[in-house]
Amino acid sequence: MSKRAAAAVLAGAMIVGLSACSSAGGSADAKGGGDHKLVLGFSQVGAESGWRTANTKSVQDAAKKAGVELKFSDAQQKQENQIKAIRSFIQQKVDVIAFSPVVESGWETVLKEAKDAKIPVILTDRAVDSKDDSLYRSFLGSDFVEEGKKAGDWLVKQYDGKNDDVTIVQLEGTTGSAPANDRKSGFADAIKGSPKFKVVASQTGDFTRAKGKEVMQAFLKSQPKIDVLYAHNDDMALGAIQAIEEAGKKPGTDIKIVSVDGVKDAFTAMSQGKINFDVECNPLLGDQLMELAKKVKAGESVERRIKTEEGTFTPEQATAALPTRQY
Ligand code: GYE
Repeated sequence: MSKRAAAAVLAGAMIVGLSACSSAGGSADAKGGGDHKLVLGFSQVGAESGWRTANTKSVQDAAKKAGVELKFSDAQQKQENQIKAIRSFIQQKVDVIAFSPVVESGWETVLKEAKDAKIPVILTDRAVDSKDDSLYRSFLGSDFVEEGKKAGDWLVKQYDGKNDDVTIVQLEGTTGSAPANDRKSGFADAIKGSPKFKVVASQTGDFTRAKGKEVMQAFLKSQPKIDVLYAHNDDMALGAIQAIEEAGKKPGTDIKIVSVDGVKDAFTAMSQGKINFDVECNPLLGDQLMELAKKVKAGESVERRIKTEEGTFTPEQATAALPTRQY
């Protein structure tokens, strides 16, 4: 079997298998008599990070609570899998399709297919770069540019009044993804006023711990001096911490670390002084997503852009928040 065909079979099996278990526990069947249960096809990016795990759980729990039949599909960080999942949802005639686009571009064709089939689409967490507003009804998620800016603003404050160069290495998220693009540009904007800030190396770590560690190891070898690590998510920062420690350096002290997400494991690292600042990105989008899906299904108008509220954490704040942190 060709690699492509094998991937198609695998993606199909994933959709069938997962939808079979996620639809368990419901009452009225979509096709049965009585009340029509809303059927939501949801194509998730993957399981690359703690943030993603919390996001998946939030969507699954919220669907159960809202009496929504969820057809859940995991794309394993591959756009082709997401396109296949969306096509399968169209074929199955789901009521609403929601997805978190792994990358920003290349969605027009499949979104037009959904539109032609009159199935409304909701973007959740990540955005697409299409200028065609008619291809989706709403985008629910964070402002990633703002998150990058918060990370950069913190750095500017940290080094206020100091004149020496500050060498920065950056661990980027998945190439072409909205959070990687936007967190990079928001950060660059925040530090551009002062030439002492120098991003000396910047590479993708694909939002995973393993890749974050690997790329940080390479940075430590190639860079004679690293003052700051800016990681586009906590998992990469946590992987990098391992690399830094294995190189005999102290994360948070020898190399300052600023990251994004605000997951529990990062808060634990912060309480140990290993991460210096964390910008929050809220993964708990499930309830809002179900509400939106019901509204678009009912033909009600919805806001085109719904931004998530989020803050920032210093080590002291993270330590205080740790006992009650949900994810
Ligand atoms: O920051 C990262 C995850 O799209 C906001 O994806 C999300 C990002 C999140 O893998 O941990």
